[in-house]
Amino acid sequence: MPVDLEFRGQCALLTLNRPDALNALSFAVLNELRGCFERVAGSAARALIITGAGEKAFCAGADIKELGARDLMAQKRGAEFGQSVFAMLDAFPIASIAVINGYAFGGGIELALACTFRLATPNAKIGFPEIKLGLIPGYGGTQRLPRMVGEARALELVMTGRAIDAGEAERIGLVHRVIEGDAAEAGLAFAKSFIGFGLPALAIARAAVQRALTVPLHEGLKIEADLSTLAYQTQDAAEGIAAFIDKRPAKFRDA
Ligand code: CO8
Repeated sequence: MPVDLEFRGQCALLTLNRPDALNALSFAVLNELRGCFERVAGSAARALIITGAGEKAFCAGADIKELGARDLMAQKRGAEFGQSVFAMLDAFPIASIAVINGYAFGGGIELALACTFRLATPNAKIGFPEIKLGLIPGYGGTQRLPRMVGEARALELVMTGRAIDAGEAERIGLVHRVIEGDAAEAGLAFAKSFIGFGLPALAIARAAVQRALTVPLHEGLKIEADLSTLAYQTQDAAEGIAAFIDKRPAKFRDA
């Protein structure tokens, strides 16, 4: 299968599995991804980890061999399809973690940008080479990248096609941290830093932060007041506060 999905403990682990094509995103792979995301959303998993099979690549982008000789409407439908699959991650009830274990180019880094968190192995190479093909990113890159690293850096990466290494990606805020060792294990270890918290509070926190860059500050502060009041009304909040006062670990029940 070009995409493997397994469940390990409380996490779902998805592996792009076309190492001979550096895990490139054919339209068949995008379809598989959509099905896997639906399965994960309907499961009890508390985090989704995405990585690439093999030693070389997380994902080398859209399958270039499928991109030639298509009419403009087919091209537009293709971009919208890829965008819609990656947008499923935004609407996901749980957080997603991309572990970038090698090349992450074009659609590959766009998939990672749609995840909640990005980790990178020291051999990661990240870039938007579309300009070298006479193209621009089409799976969300021009919109998500500047929100993460700012307009100046996004323009440089998209307009020069320059690839950056893991260290630079961490410095500019494109990845959260550089990790050592096995990619899947590192993703699972990172997931442990949050999966014990209540899912309602995690989802509300993510929604509040995601709204920050879409509205003016005074609107954002209203959203925060509403969402923090919503979190306050959960049973998990009552438990968390009681546990602090009783000097015991909280037992969150996702309620
Ligand atoms: N698509 C298809 N096949 C690929 C891709 C790809 N993106 N990348 C690599 N492969 C294949 C190669 O063709 C090769 O196959 P074969 O052995 O059959 O010739 C195999 O993977 C190994 O690749 P290389 O021999 O090239 O490996 P190297 O280590 O020499 O180089 C690179 C690795 C630098 C990653 C190189 O493969 C490369 O530059 N790949 C292309 C990267 C790229 O340009 N990505 C962007 C694609 S465009 C995109 O993602 C736009 C998204 C939105 C489009 C919207 C459309 C609807």
